[in-house]
Amino acid sequence: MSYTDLRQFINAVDQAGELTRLDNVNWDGEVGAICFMSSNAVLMDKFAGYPAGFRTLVNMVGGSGQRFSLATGWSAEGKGLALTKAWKEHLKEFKSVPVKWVSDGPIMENVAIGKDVNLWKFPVPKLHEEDGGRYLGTEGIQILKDPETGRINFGMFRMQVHDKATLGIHISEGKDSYIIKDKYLRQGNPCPIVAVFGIYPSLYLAAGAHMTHQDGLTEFDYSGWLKGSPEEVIKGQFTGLPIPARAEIAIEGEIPPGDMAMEGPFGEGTGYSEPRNLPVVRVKGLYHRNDPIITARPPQYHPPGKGELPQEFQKAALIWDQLEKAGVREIKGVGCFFGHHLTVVSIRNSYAGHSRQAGLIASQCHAGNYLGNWVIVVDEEIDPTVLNDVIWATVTRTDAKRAIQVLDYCWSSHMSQIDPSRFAFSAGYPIMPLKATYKTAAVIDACRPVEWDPSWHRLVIPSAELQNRVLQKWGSLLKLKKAN
Ligand SMILES: Cc1cc2nc3c(=O)[nH]c(=O)nc-3n(C[C@H](O)[C@H](O)[C@H](O)COP(=O)(O)O)c2cc1C
Ligand SMILES: [Mn+2]
Repeated sequence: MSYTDLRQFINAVDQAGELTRLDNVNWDGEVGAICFMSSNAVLMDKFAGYPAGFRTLVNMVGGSGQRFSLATGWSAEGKGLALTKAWKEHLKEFKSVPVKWVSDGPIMENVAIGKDVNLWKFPVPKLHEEDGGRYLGTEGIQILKDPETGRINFGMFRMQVHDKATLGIHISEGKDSYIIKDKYLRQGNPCPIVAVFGIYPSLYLAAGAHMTHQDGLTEFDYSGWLKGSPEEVIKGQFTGLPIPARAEIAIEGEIPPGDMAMEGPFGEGTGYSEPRNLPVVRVKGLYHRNDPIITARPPQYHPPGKGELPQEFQKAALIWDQLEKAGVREIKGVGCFFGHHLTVVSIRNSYAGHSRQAGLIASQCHAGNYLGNWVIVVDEEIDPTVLNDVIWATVTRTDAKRAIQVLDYCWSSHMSQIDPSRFAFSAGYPIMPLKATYKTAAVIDACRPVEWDPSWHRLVIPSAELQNRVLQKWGSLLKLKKAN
Protein backbone atom coordinates (compact mmCIF):
# COMPACT_ATOMS: atom_id res chain seq x y z
CA MET A 1 0.00 0.00 0.00
CA SER A 2 1.04 3.62 -0.20
CA TYR A 3 0.16 6.16 2.47
CA THR A 4 0.71 9.85 2.85
CA ASP A 5 0.15 10.11 6.59
CA LEU A 6 -0.36 8.20 9.82
CA ARG A 7 -4.14 8.18 9.50
CA GLN A 8 -4.09 6.32 6.20
CA PHE A 9 -1.62 3.87 7.64
CA ILE A 10 -3.80 3.28 10.73
CA ASN A 11 -6.77 2.54 8.45
CA ALA A 12 -4.73 -0.05 6.57
CA VAL A 13 -3.60 -1.65 9.85
CA ASP A 14 -7.24 -1.72 10.97
CA GLN A 15 -8.32 -3.44 7.75
CA ALA A 16 -5.53 -5.97 8.22
CA GLY A 17 -7.00 -6.79 11.66
CA GLU A 18 -3.99 -5.55 13.61
CA LEU A 19 -5.47 -2.46 15.31
CA THR A 20 -7.00 -2.27 18.78
CA ARG A 21 -8.83 0.87 19.92
CA LEU A 22 -8.96 1.69 23.62
CA ASP A 23 -10.64 4.54 25.53
CA ASN A 24 -9.96 5.93 28.99
CA VAL A 25 -6.38 4.65 29.30
CA ASN A 26 -4.36 6.35 32.04
CA TRP A 27 -1.34 8.23 30.64
CA ASP A 28 0.49 7.38 33.89
CA GLY A 29 2.11 4.00 33.14
CA GLU A 30 -0.68 2.23 31.30
CA VAL A 31 0.34 3.38 27.80
CA GLY A 32 3.78 1.80 28.18
CA ALA A 33 2.46 -1.45 29.64
CA ILE A 34 -0.10 -1.78 26.83
CA CYS A 35 2.68 -1.41 24.27
CA PHE A 36 4.76 -4.05 26.07
CA MET A 37 1.91 -6.54 26.34
CA SER A 38 0.02 -6.12 23.05
CA SER A 39 1.24 -7.37 19.69
CA ASN A 40 -1.39 -5.28 17.87
CA ALA A 41 -1.01 -1.59 17.18
CA VAL A 42 -3.11 0.21 19.83
CA LEU A 43 -4.81 3.57 19.30
CA MET A 44 -5.87 5.19 22.59
CA ASP A 45 -8.38 8.00 22.98
CA LYS A 46 -10.29 9.89 25.68
CA PHE A 47 -7.52 10.37 28.22
CA ALA A 48 -8.98 11.77 31.43
CA GLY A 49 -8.52 15.52 31.52
CA TYR A 50 -7.81 15.87 27.78
CA PRO A 51 -10.11 16.57 24.86
CA ALA A 52 -11.50 13.50 23.08
CA GLY A 53 -9.57 13.04 19.83
CA PHE A 54 -6.17 13.82 21.41
CA ARG A 55 -4.83 10.31 20.87
CA THR A 56 -1.74 8.14 21.33
CA LEU A 57 -0.63 5.24 19.12
CA VAL A 58 1.76 2.48 20.22
CA ASN A 59 3.23 -0.46 18.28
CA MET A 60 2.92 1.38 14.96
CA VAL A 61 5.21 -1.11 13.25
CA GLY A 62 6.38 -3.14 16.23
CA GLY A 63 7.33 -6.75 15.68
CA SER A 64 4.70 -7.48 13.02
CA GLY A 65 5.78 -8.64 9.56
CA GLN A 66 2.41 -7.59 8.19
CA ARG A 67 2.72 -4.02 9.50
CA PHE A 68 6.29 -3.86 8.21
CA SER A 69 4.96 -4.83 4.75
CA LEU A 70 2.26 -2.16 4.96
CA ALA A 71 4.91 0.35 5.99
CA THR A 72 7.33 -0.40 3.18
CA GLY A 73 5.23 -1.85 0.35
CA TRP A 74 7.65 -4.78 0.51
CA SER A 75 6.94 -8.26 1.68
CA ALA A 76 8.99 -11.38 2.07
CA GLU A 77 7.82 -14.89 2.73
CA GLY A 78 10.74 -15.78 4.94
CA LYS A 79 11.55 -15.18 8.56
CA GLY A 80 14.87 -14.99 10.37
CA LEU A 81 17.88 -15.17 8.09
CA ALA A 82 15.82 -15.35 4.88
CA LEU A 83 14.09 -12.11 5.84
CA THR A 84 17.38 -10.34 6.59
CA LYS A 85 18.86 -11.54 3.31
CA ALA A 86 15.83 -10.44 1.30
CA TRP A 87 15.90 -6.97 2.91
CA LYS A 88 19.62 -6.67 2.16
CA GLU A 89 18.90 -7.45 -1.51
CA HIS A 90 15.96 -5.00 -1.51
CA LEU A 91 18.27 -2.23 -0.26
CA LYS A 92 20.22 -2.53 -3.50
CA GLU A 93 17.18 -1.08 -5.29
CA PHE A 94 17.37 2.13 -3.23
CA LYS A 95 16.96 5.31 -5.24
CA SER A 96 16.95 8.70 -3.56
CA VAL A 97 13.48 10.30 -3.41
CA PRO A 98 14.09 13.99 -2.54
CA VAL A 99 11.63 15.99 -0.46
CA LYS A 100 8.92 18.12 -2.02
CA TRP A 101 8.65 21.63 -0.50
CA VAL A 102 5.04 22.76 -0.05
CA SER A 103 3.64 25.97 1.42
CA ASP A 104 0.98 24.48 3.68
CA GLY A 105 -0.32 21.23 5.08
CA PRO A 106 -2.46 19.68 7.83
CA ILE A 107 0.32 20.13 10.44
CA MET A 108 -0.50 23.87 10.33
CA GLU A 109 -4.15 23.38 11.33
CA ASN A 110 -3.21 24.59 14.83
CA VAL A 111 -0.35 27.01 15.39
CA ALA A 112 0.93 28.41 18.70
CA ILE A 113 3.86 30.81 18.89
CA GLY A 114 5.94 32.10 21.78
CA LYS A 115 4.05 32.36 25.07
CA ASP A 116 1.07 30.50 23.59
CA VAL A 117 3.13 27.31 23.29
CA ASN A 118 1.85 24.68 25.72
CA LEU A 119 3.22 21.15 25.43
CA TRP A 120 0.95 19.97 28.25
CA LYS A 121 -2.10 20.27 26.01
CA PHE A 122 -1.38 16.70 24.84
CA PRO A 123 -1.89 13.55 26.96
CA VAL A 124 1.90 13.11 27.23
CA PRO A 125 2.54 9.59 28.55
CA LYS A 126 4.72 8.50 31.44
CA LEU A 127 5.83 5.24 29.83
CA HIS A 128 7.50 3.17 32.57
CA GLU A 129 6.43 3.07 36.19
CA GLU A 130 9.79 4.32 37.46
CA ASP A 131 10.23 7.10 34.91
CA GLY A 132 10.92 10.50 36.39
CA GLY A 133 8.95 12.38 33.76
CA ARG A 134 6.52 12.41 30.88
CA TYR A 135 7.91 11.94 27.37
CA LEU A 136 6.34 13.51 24.29
CA GLY A 137 9.11 12.24 22.02
CA THR A 138 9.78 8.52 22.09
CA GLU A 139 8.79 7.56 18.56
CA GLY A 140 9.37 10.90 16.90
CA ILE A 141 12.12 12.46 14.80
CA GLN A 142 14.45 15.41 15.28
CA ILE A 143 15.63 17.32 12.23
CA LEU A 144 18.91 19.29 12.16
CA LYS A 145 21.00 20.98 9.48
CA ASP A 146 24.76 20.59 9.34
CA PRO A 147 26.09 24.18 9.53
CA GLU A 148 29.17 23.28 7.46
CA THR A 149 27.65 21.27 4.61
CA GLY A 150 23.99 22.31 4.71
CA ARG A 151 22.97 18.65 4.74
CA ILE A 152 19.68 17.90 6.53
CA ASN A 153 19.74 14.99 8.99
CA PHE A 154 17.19 13.31 11.22
CA GLY A 155 17.28 10.69 13.94
CA MET A 156 15.01 9.48 16.73
CA PHE A 157 15.79 10.74 20.23
CA ARG A 158 13.79 10.73 23.42
CA MET A 159 12.39 14.05 24.62
CA GLN A 160 10.94 14.71 28.07
CA VAL A 161 8.59 17.63 28.68
CA HIS A 162 10.24 19.84 31.34
CA ASP A 163 7.72 22.67 31.19
CA LYS A 164 5.16 24.00 28.76
CA ALA A 165 7.80 25.26 26.31
CA THR A 166 10.92 23.24 27.23
CA LEU A 167 11.96 19.71 26.35
CA GLY A 168 15.01 17.59 27.18
CA ILE A 169 16.81 15.82 24.36
CA HIS A 170 18.92 12.67 24.64
CA ILE A 171 21.42 12.16 21.81
CA SER A 172 24.23 9.66 22.31
CA GLU A 173 27.83 10.48 21.44
CA GLY A 174 28.85 9.87 17.84
CA LYS A 175 25.38 10.00 16.28
CA ASP A 176 25.21 12.34 13.28
CA SER A 177 22.81 14.50 15.27
CA TYR A 178 25.28 14.71 18.17
CA ILE A 179 28.12 15.82 15.89
CA ILE A 180 25.91 18.40 14.12
CA LYS A 181 24.52 19.79 17.40
CA ASP A 182 28.07 20.18 18.76
CA LYS A 183 29.16 22.15 15.69
CA TYR A 184 26.75 24.91 16.75
CA LEU A 185 27.29 24.68 20.51
CA ARG A 186 31.08 24.66 20.36
CA GLN A 187 30.96 28.00 18.55
CA GLY A 188 28.64 29.34 21.21
CA ASN A 189 25.63 29.33 18.87
CA PRO A 190 22.20 27.79 19.54
CA CYS A 191 21.36 24.75 17.39
CA PRO A 192 18.07 25.14 15.45
CA ILE A 193 15.86 22.07 15.64
CA VAL A 194 12.54 20.69 14.43
CA ALA A 195 11.07 17.82 16.46
CA VAL A 196 8.09 15.77 15.29
CA PHE A 197 5.99 13.77 17.77
CA GLY A 198 3.35 12.09 15.66
CA ILE A 199 5.04 10.41 12.71
CA TYR A 200 4.30 7.65 10.20
CA PRO A 201 6.29 4.48 9.50
CA SER A 202 8.62 5.66 6.72
CA LEU A 203 9.96 8.37 9.03
CA TYR A 204 10.33 5.88 11.88
CA LEU A 205 12.19 3.32 9.78
CA ALA A 206 14.48 5.94 8.22
CA ALA A 207 15.29 7.54 11.59
CA GLY A 208 16.77 4.39 13.08
CA ALA A 209 18.46 3.09 9.95
CA HIS A 210 22.02 4.38 10.50
CA MET A 211 22.19 5.13 6.79
CA THR A 212 25.40 6.30 5.19
CA HIS A 213 25.23 9.85 3.90
CA GLN A 214 27.27 9.51 0.73
CA ASP A 215 26.61 12.29 -1.78
CA GLY A 216 24.78 14.32 0.85
CA LEU A 217 21.89 11.87 1.08
CA THR A 218 19.45 12.56 3.88
CA GLU A 219 17.13 10.33 5.88
CA PHE A 220 14.28 12.07 4.00
CA ASP A 221 15.58 10.68 0.67
CA TYR A 222 15.44 7.22 2.21
CA SER A 223 12.04 7.59 3.87
CA GLY A 224 10.56 8.87 0.59
CA TRP A 225 11.86 5.73 -1.09
CA LEU A 226 10.41 3.50 1.67
CA LYS A 227 7.03 5.20 1.38
CA GLY A 228 7.07 5.30 -2.41
CA SER A 229 6.47 9.07 -2.69
CA PRO A 230 8.40 12.25 -1.76
CA GLU A 231 8.09 13.52 1.79
CA GLU A 232 6.17 16.80 1.66
CA VAL A 233 7.77 19.41 3.90
CA ILE A 234 7.09 23.01 4.91
CA LYS A 235 9.88 25.51 5.62
CA GLY A 236 9.81 26.37 9.32
CA GLN A 237 9.39 30.09 10.03
CA PHE A 238 11.98 30.13 12.86
CA THR A 239 14.55 27.61 11.66
CA GLY A 240 14.13 27.27 7.89
CA LEU A 241 14.20 23.52 8.54
CA PRO A 242 11.78 21.14 6.80
CA ILE A 243 8.65 20.23 8.80
CA PRO A 244 6.80 17.14 7.50
CA ALA A 245 3.52 18.66 6.27
CA ARG A 246 1.35 15.62 7.08
CA ALA A 247 2.83 14.73 10.46
CA GLU A 248 0.66 15.05 13.58
CA ILE A 249 2.59 17.29 16.01
CA ALA A 250 5.81 19.27 15.53
CA ILE A 251 7.82 21.99 17.21
CA GLU A 252 10.47 24.43 16.11
CA GLY A 253 13.03 25.62 18.60
CA GLU A 254 16.67 25.69 19.53
CA ILE A 255 19.21 23.95 21.75
CA PRO A 256 21.02 26.82 23.50
CA PRO A 257 24.70 26.30 24.43
CA GLY A 258 25.27 25.37 28.08
CA ASP A 259 21.57 24.99 28.84
CA MET A 260 21.28 21.64 30.63
CA ALA A 261 18.72 19.95 32.85
CA MET A 262 18.40 16.63 34.65
CA GLU A 263 15.85 14.37 32.95
CA GLY A 264 14.51 10.90 33.61
CA PRO A 265 15.16 8.42 34.91
CA PHE A 266 13.84 6.79 31.77
CA GLY A 267 13.72 3.12 30.78
CA GLU A 268 16.23 2.68 27.95
CA GLY A 269 16.75 0.29 25.05
CA THR A 270 19.46 -1.45 27.04
CA GLY A 271 16.71 -2.72 29.34
CA TYR A 272 17.83 -0.50 32.24
CA SER A 273 16.65 2.81 33.62
CA GLU A 274 18.82 5.95 33.97
CA PRO A 275 18.54 9.68 34.78
CA ARG A 276 20.73 12.05 32.75
CA ASN A 277 21.91 15.64 32.68
CA LEU A 278 21.08 16.64 29.10
CA PRO A 279 20.70 19.62 26.78
CA VAL A 280 17.27 21.21 26.49
CA VAL A 281 15.20 22.50 23.58
CA ARG A 282 13.48 25.88 24.00
CA VAL A 283 10.32 25.79 21.89
CA LYS A 284 9.38 28.78 19.71
CA GLY A 285 6.54 27.35 17.64
CA LEU A 286 4.13 24.45 18.18
CA TYR A 287 2.10 23.00 15.29
CA HIS A 288 -0.44 20.19 15.24
CA ARG A 289 -3.27 18.68 13.28
CA ASN A 290 -6.83 18.63 14.57
CA ASP A 291 -7.27 15.57 16.81
CA PRO A 292 -3.52 14.93 16.95
CA ILE A 293 -1.97 11.52 17.51
CA ILE A 294 1.22 11.07 19.55
CA THR A 295 3.29 8.10 18.38
CA ALA A 296 4.98 6.49 21.41
CA ARG A 297 7.41 3.64 22.03
CA PRO A 298 8.70 2.65 25.46
CA PRO A 299 12.16 1.18 25.13
CA GLN A 300 12.83 -1.65 27.56
CA TYR A 301 13.91 -5.23 27.73
CA HIS A 302 11.93 -6.93 24.96
CA PRO A 303 10.87 -10.54 24.97
CA PRO A 304 11.99 -12.35 21.79
CA GLY A 305 10.04 -11.37 18.67
CA LYS A 306 8.63 -8.14 20.12
CA GLY A 307 9.31 -4.48 19.89
CA GLU A 308 12.49 -3.70 18.08
CA LEU A 309 12.26 -6.49 15.51
CA PRO A 310 12.31 -4.32 12.38
CA GLN A 311 15.25 -2.50 13.86
CA GLU A 312 17.21 -5.69 14.31
CA PHE A 313 16.80 -7.22 10.88
CA GLN A 314 17.34 -3.87 9.16
CA LYS A 315 20.50 -3.44 11.16
CA ALA A 316 21.71 -6.97 10.42
CA ALA A 317 21.17 -6.33 6.70
CA LEU A 318 23.16 -3.10 6.95
CA ILE A 319 26.11 -4.74 8.74
CA TRP A 320 26.08 -7.52 6.11
CA ASP A 321 26.15 -4.90 3.35
CA GLN A 322 29.01 -3.00 5.00
CA LEU A 323 31.01 -6.23 5.49
CA GLU A 324 30.65 -6.98 1.78
CA LYS A 325 31.62 -3.45 0.85
CA ALA A 326 34.76 -3.86 2.97
CA GLY A 327 35.59 -6.91 0.86
CA VAL A 328 34.90 -9.72 3.32
CA ARG A 329 34.34 -12.98 1.39
CA GLU A 330 31.84 -15.82 1.84
CA ILE A 331 29.39 -14.25 4.28
CA LYS A 332 26.40 -16.52 4.82
CA GLY A 333 24.38 -14.34 7.16
CA VAL A 334 24.21 -11.79 9.96
CA GLY A 335 22.00 -11.71 13.06
CA CYS A 336 21.50 -8.94 15.63
CA PHE A 337 20.21 -9.40 19.16
CA PHE A 338 19.27 -7.10 22.04
CA GLY A 339 19.34 -3.99 19.90
CA HIS A 340 22.95 -3.16 19.39
CA HIS A 341 24.55 -5.47 21.86
CA LEU A 342 25.29 -8.72 20.03
CA THR A 343 26.07 -9.28 16.35
CA VAL A 344 26.55 -12.76 14.88
CA VAL A 345 28.20 -13.33 11.50
CA SER A 346 28.15 -16.68 9.75
CA ILE A 347 30.84 -17.38 7.14
CA ARG A 348 32.38 -20.20 5.14
CA ASN A 349 35.72 -19.99 6.92
CA SER A 350 38.03 -20.19 3.92
CA TYR A 351 41.56 -19.28 4.99
CA ALA A 352 43.58 -18.69 8.13
CA GLY A 353 42.58 -15.26 9.46
CA HIS A 354 39.28 -15.08 7.57
CA SER A 355 37.00 -15.49 10.58
CA ARG A 356 38.99 -12.90 12.55
CA GLN A 357 38.76 -10.46 9.63
CA ALA A 358 34.97 -10.87 9.47
CA GLY A 359 34.62 -10.42 13.24
CA LEU A 360 36.81 -7.35 13.51
CA ILE A 361 35.09 -5.57 10.64
CA ALA A 362 31.60 -6.47 11.89
CA SER A 363 32.62 -5.02 15.24
CA GLN A 364 34.03 -1.80 13.76
CA CYS A 365 31.95 -0.99 10.64
CA HIS A 366 29.62 1.98 11.17
CA ALA A 367 26.38 0.02 11.42
CA GLY A 368 27.82 -2.48 13.91
CA ASN A 369 30.10 -0.33 15.99
CA TYR A 370 27.94 1.88 18.21
CA LEU A 371 27.36 0.18 21.56
CA GLY A 372 27.97 -3.19 19.82
CA ASN A 373 29.81 -4.89 22.61
CA TRP A 374 29.97 -8.46 21.34
CA VAL A 375 30.49 -10.08 17.95
CA ILE A 376 30.47 -13.84 17.40
CA VAL A 377 31.64 -15.40 14.13
CA VAL A 378 30.29 -18.87 13.43
CA ASP A 379 30.67 -21.46 10.68
CA GLU A 380 28.37 -21.50 7.67
CA GLU A 381 26.06 -24.26 8.89
CA ILE A 382 25.10 -22.22 11.95
CA ASP A 383 22.14 -19.93 11.39
CA PRO A 384 23.19 -16.58 12.91
CA THR A 385 19.57 -15.71 13.73
CA VAL A 386 19.09 -18.79 15.98
CA LEU A 387 20.61 -17.85 19.32
CA ASN A 388 20.60 -21.38 20.73
CA ASP A 389 22.67 -22.73 17.83
CA VAL A 390 25.05 -19.77 18.04
CA ILE A 391 25.71 -20.32 21.74
CA TRP A 392 26.06 -24.08 21.21
CA ALA A 393 28.67 -23.55 18.48
CA THR A 394 30.47 -21.00 20.64
CA VAL A 395 30.75 -23.10 23.77
CA THR A 396 31.66 -26.32 21.96
CA ARG A 397 34.10 -25.04 19.34
CA THR A 398 36.16 -22.44 21.12
CA ASP A 399 39.14 -22.38 23.36
CA ALA A 400 38.53 -19.09 25.17
CA LYS A 401 42.09 -17.82 25.08
CA ARG A 402 42.34 -18.25 21.34
CA ALA A 403 38.78 -17.30 20.48
CA ILE A 404 38.24 -14.04 22.33
CA GLN A 405 39.87 -10.86 21.10
CA VAL A 406 39.38 -7.72 23.13
CA LEU A 407 39.41 -4.29 21.49
CA ASP A 408 40.02 -1.23 23.65
CA TYR A 409 38.71 2.32 23.31
CA CYS A 410 35.81 1.63 20.91
CA TRP A 411 32.64 3.66 20.14
CA SER A 412 30.17 3.37 22.97
CA SER A 413 27.42 5.39 24.57
CA HIS A 414 26.72 6.75 28.00
CA MET A 415 23.81 4.29 27.90
CA SER A 416 26.25 1.43 28.33
CA GLN A 417 25.83 -0.05 31.79
CA ILE A 418 29.52 -0.88 31.96
CA ASP A 419 30.86 2.56 31.13
CA PRO A 420 32.92 3.86 34.07
CA SER A 421 32.49 7.50 33.00
CA ARG A 422 28.72 7.31 33.51
CA PHE A 423 29.20 8.23 37.16
CA ALA A 424 30.50 11.61 36.12
CA PHE A 425 27.19 12.59 34.60
CA SER A 426 25.48 13.86 37.68
CA ALA A 427 28.25 16.47 38.03
CA GLY A 428 26.93 18.28 34.97
CA TYR A 429 28.89 19.26 31.90
CA PRO A 430 28.52 22.05 29.39
CA ILE A 431 28.55 20.23 26.05
CA MET A 432 30.52 17.00 26.21
CA PRO A 433 30.65 14.48 29.05
CA LEU A 434 33.37 15.32 31.57
CA LYS A 435 35.04 12.15 30.49
CA ALA A 436 34.69 10.68 27.01
CA THR A 437 32.81 7.42 26.81
CA TYR A 438 34.55 4.37 25.36
CA LYS A 439 33.88 0.69 25.47
CA THR A 440 35.91 -2.46 25.29
CA ALA A 441 34.49 -4.61 22.51
CA ALA A 442 35.04 -8.33 22.07
CA VAL A 443 35.09 -10.54 19.03
CA ILE A 444 34.57 -14.24 19.62
CA ASP A 445 35.90 -16.30 16.77
CA ALA A 446 33.77 -19.42 17.13
CA CYS A 447 34.59 -20.93 13.75
CA ARG A 448 36.48 -24.17 13.53
CA PRO A 449 40.10 -23.12 12.94
CA VAL A 450 40.98 -23.91 9.30
CA GLU A 451 43.77 -26.21 10.45
CA TRP A 452 41.29 -28.56 12.14
CA ASP A 453 40.60 -31.66 10.10
CA PRO A 454 37.15 -31.28 8.49
CA SER A 455 36.26 -34.80 9.59
CA TRP A 456 36.35 -33.77 13.27
CA HIS A 457 33.24 -32.50 15.05
CA ARG A 458 30.72 -34.50 13.13
CA LEU A 459 27.15 -33.66 14.01
CA VAL A 460 25.23 -36.35 15.88
CA ILE A 461 21.71 -35.82 14.57
CA PRO A 462 19.79 -38.55 12.70
CA SER A 463 20.11 -37.85 8.97
CA ALA A 464 17.21 -36.29 7.09
CA GLU A 465 16.88 -39.55 5.11
CA LEU A 466 16.59 -41.66 8.29
CA GLN A 467 14.17 -39.21 9.93
CA ASN A 468 11.96 -39.22 6.82
CA ARG A 469 11.90 -43.01 6.84
CA VAL A 470 10.77 -42.98 10.48
CA LEU A 471 8.20 -40.33 9.65
CA GLN A 472 6.73 -42.45 6.85
CA LYS A 473 6.70 -45.67 8.82
CA TRP A 474 5.59 -44.48 12.25
CA GLY A 475 4.72 -40.83 11.89
CA SER A 476 1.05 -41.23 12.73
CA LEU A 477 1.68 -43.55 15.73
CA LEU A 478 4.32 -41.15 17.06
CA LYS A 479 2.05 -38.18 16.25
CA LEU A 480 4.84 -36.63 14.12
CA LYS A 481 4.00 -34.00 11.56
CA LYS A 482 7.44 -33.52 10.02
CA ALA A 483 11.09 -34.40 10.41
CA ASN A 484 13.25 -32.04 12.52
C1 LIG B 1 12.36 4.09 19.23
C2 LIG B 1 13.77 4.59 19.17
C3 LIG B 1 14.27 5.42 20.16
C4 LIG B 1 15.56 5.88 20.11
N1 LIG B 1 16.02 6.72 21.10
C5 LIG B 1 17.29 7.19 21.04
C6 LIG B 1 17.76 8.10 22.04
O1 LIG B 1 17.05 8.51 22.96
N2 LIG B 1 19.06 8.52 21.96
C7 LIG B 1 19.90 8.10 20.95
O2 LIG B 1 21.06 8.52 20.89
N3 LIG B 1 19.47 7.25 19.99
C8 LIG B 1 18.18 6.79 20.01
N4 LIG B 1 17.73 5.95 19.02
C9 LIG B 1 18.65 5.55 17.93
C10 LIG B 1 18.85 6.66 16.91
O3 LIG B 1 17.61 7.17 16.48
C11 LIG B 1 19.61 6.12 15.71
O4 LIG B 1 20.91 5.77 16.14
C12 LIG B 1 19.71 7.10 14.56
O5 LIG B 1 20.14 6.41 13.43
C13 LIG B 1 20.67 8.21 14.77
O6 LIG B 1 20.61 9.07 13.64
P1 LIG B 1 21.82 10.06 13.30
O7 LIG B 1 23.11 9.27 13.38
O8 LIG B 1 21.50 10.53 11.92
O9 LIG B 1 21.80 11.17 14.31
C14 LIG B 1 16.41 5.49 19.05
C15 LIG B 1 15.92 4.67 18.04
C16 LIG B 1 14.61 4.22 18.09
C17 LIG B 1 14.11 3.35 16.97
MN1 LIG C 1 22.07 10.51 9.94
